[in-house]
Amino acid sequence: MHFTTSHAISNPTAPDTSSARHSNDASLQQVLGSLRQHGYAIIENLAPELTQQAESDLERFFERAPMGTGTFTGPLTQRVARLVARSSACRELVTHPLVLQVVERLFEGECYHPQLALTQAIRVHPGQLSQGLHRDDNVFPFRHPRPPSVLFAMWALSEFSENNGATRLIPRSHTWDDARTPSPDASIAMSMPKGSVLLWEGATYHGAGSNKSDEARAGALFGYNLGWLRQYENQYLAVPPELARTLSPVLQDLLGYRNHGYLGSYENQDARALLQEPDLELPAPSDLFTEDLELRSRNRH
Ligand SMILES: O=C(O)CCC(=O)C(=O)O
Ligand SMILES: [Fe+2]
Repeated sequence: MHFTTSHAISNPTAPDTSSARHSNDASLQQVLGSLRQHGYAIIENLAPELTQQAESDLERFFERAPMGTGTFTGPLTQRVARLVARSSACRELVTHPLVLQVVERLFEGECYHPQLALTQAIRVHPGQLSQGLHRDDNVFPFRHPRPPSVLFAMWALSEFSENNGATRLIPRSHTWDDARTPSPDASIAMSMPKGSVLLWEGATYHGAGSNKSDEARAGALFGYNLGWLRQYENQYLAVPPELARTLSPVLQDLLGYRNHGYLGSYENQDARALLQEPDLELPAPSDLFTEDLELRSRNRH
């Protein structure tokens, strides 16, 4: 009690991250509550074995992955994409049941089912300066504030600390309008042990921190977006049908091998027909338009 009080007095602006930080037995409600209120949530030690495995799956790609070419991608930062095709551990991380439940609940009423937006493993090397604070959902021409359209999940493949370039983020900035500009001073480091996951809503201002340590900071980043938005990473090229056919139905759907109402249909059918029957040709058209009308009438705002 004494500590809490004196800390609050001596440092009145110190952000309290405690209510957004959870242990690995956190409930769906608790995680959703943090995301809605603070714009982010950390779940510590959620998948230590899988992240360990992902790190070793990705090692051979990081051995030859080039650094970024601009200030956003970072001249001392490596990125490896197509993680669903490249790592079986990433296939499990991307479909982690808790994260998928969070995505589904967060997008409830805004789409029928989510899609995988992007997969990217990121190694921030020593000396890399901080990335500019940004909103990931600004790839879409939305006005803010608005209902969630994107969720990002950063799995810690190494420890994340203030010193080694942990993602920095401005709590509650998902509620800001577009006129408000983010100041780096308002951002806090999302420190977490290896094996943890940091979730942020697409409108929350964030960016990689600067790495002042002598070791690389590594994370596997998975984005999810509303099922009717275009995916950031072209998942049909990243994971072509021959490979998608071998994956779990949950993952096939996430990749986009499932139509969203009329969107993404194939041969006038539910797109899943392509995976079940690759030689499908000229079948009778299905009524795919109905679902779209339903969503629209539910969302008149
Ligand atoms: O690496 C990080 O911590 C964040 C990266 C990021 O936000 C991005 O590349 O969009
Ligand atoms: Fe980002």
